[in-house]
Amino acid sequence: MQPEAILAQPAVRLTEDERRHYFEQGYVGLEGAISASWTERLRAAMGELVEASRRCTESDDVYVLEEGHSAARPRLHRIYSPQDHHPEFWEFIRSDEMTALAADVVGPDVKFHHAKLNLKSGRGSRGFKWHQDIQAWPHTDYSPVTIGVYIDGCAPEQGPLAMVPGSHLGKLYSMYDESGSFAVRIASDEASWIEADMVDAPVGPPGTTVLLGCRTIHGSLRNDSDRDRPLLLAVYSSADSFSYTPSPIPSPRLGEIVRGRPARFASFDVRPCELPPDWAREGYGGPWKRQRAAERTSAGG
Ligand SMILES: O=C(O)CCC(=O)C(=O)O
Repeated sequence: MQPEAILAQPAVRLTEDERRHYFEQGYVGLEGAISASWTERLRAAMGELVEASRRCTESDDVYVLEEGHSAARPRLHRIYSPQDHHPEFWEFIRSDEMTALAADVVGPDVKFHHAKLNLKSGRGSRGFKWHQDIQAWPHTDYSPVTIGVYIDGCAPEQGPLAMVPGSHLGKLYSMYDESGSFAVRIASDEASWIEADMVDAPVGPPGTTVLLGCRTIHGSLRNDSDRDRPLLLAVYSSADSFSYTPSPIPSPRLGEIVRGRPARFASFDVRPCELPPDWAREGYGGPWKRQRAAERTSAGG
């Protein structure tokens, strides 16, 4: 669905100012938007998944381990597809609390694409270099939104999501490095125009939420605090927007309509999108692995 048609519908959860901010700047931060009853349920479910990670000795399809991870002291970068590993996450992702937020920026009919839980363990976690998301999972239009929920809240020193306001209106950058590997980052000479004072990184108490458009340049710094920074990231689109490449993060839930009705026509935005590798053949491996490999290549290693 295109922005004009979305904006013609009355807002469900967002104020008109919040909605305008999303469409003009490519994101909006909402302090404490998710209720305490949900953040408590998510924290308990996350605790069970973290507990199960104690038996992992290396990263796999579910857990991306942080350096120093052990059975005694779990340290995680990410849990892939938490909705497929704990029912509470799917319950939440399809709840009115989340889908009403999505509906305000993608339209009344909402489709699920994928989700991940970035725990970003305290001390030593890597950050994310500047990138745009849509090149990893192109759709027939640019309606997809990632809704990020800080389950425990987030302080500035914890490496919050950081956005470049208005960058969704600019070009899509290549996510490939010079060796032809999909590096999930904008080459540093191409990103050199981004200054620290242009960037916005909303933070706040548990339940603080960021709605991030799929073209918006974003990244994040290391978590320099002692505390983990769990951020649940769930991706939705308009029901009439279709992904046309395999998902880097597959799930049996991909394509489920979580609000409203399925589409009878597809929506198209003709602005071109770079294609990712064939994830079904190549596998994804996660942004850290890909960004680190690109660093080694550009250092000649
Ligand atoms: O978790 C973070 O700090 C950043 C996540 C991100 O940029 C992504 O998953 O695309």
